[in-house]
Amino acid sequence: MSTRLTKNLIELERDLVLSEVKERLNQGDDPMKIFEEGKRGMELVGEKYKNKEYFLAELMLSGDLFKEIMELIEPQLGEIKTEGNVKGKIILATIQGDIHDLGKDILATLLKMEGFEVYNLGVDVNPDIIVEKVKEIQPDFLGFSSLLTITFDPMKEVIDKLKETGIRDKLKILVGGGITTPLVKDYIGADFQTIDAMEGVQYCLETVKAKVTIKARGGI
Ligand code: B12
Repeated sequence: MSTRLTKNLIELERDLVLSEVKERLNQGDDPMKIFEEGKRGMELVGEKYKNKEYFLAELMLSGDLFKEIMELIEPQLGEIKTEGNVKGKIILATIQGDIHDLGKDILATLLKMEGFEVYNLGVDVNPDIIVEKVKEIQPDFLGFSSLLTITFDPMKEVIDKLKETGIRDKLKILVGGGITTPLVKDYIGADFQTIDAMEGVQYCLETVKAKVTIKARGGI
């Protein structure tokens, strides 16, 4: 995908990017399409950083710009479902050492739109706090957003602790974020991995639906 929006984002042309987003939203363009083009731009900024063409300053500028795009897009994505219609509870966190939150926050919005109750613990979250929150909230899902390799061990630590306390099997655990792969899922002991927030939402919806079907058939 190579669009004007993606190109202008990579070049950090803030005014051009924001005016295009506003114009396209006014014309009724699909906000998720705009989002995907922005996400692609962020991947390419990441490549430039890796190749030492860009430095931390550019990463920061791109992050701020993407946030501004999201602020324009989010109100157009749809209605946040209100209480009384809760499909399930999910805790989201970016674990200790990692402060990336753009992907986690879009996932939180999409889940709320589908009627999930979202407990967004934020970034740089201590593993023990996550374990405590799982005990307290007893969610159906726990979602880790991971953008740094150094997060794999602390995420595994959380899951190991949940196993030790016997509550691991009471919830499904998802992991996502640009650097994650199925191998990461296996290593940390999660149930599902994706680099696409919509796939994560779909997984949660299908899991909840399967649970309801089992209950209706007289199962657990
Ligand atoms: C923007 C950015 C930053 C910003 C973050 C701003 C913010 N508020 O989040 C800032 C400047 C803070 C930053 C800092 C750093 N960054 Co940085 N950053 C990026 C960049 C360019 C984009 C990330 C992003 O937001 N993408 C857009 C979002 C929407 O995509 P996403 O997160 O993948 O989320 C989507 C899906 O994955 C999914 N998803 C995400 N989470 C979850 C969770 C679940 C449960 C599910 C189901 C789905 C899901 O949903 C989203 C929508 O589809 C990436 C490059 C890349 N390829 O990702 C590097 C990148 C992640 N950063 C990197 C690095 C090295 C750093 C620094 C260490 C740099 C430094 N020297 O200080 C610091 C680390 C700071 C820290 N302690 O966390 C590396 C990581 C390498 C590695 N393997 O560990 C990357 C990959 C760049 C690179 N190629 O080298 N960064």
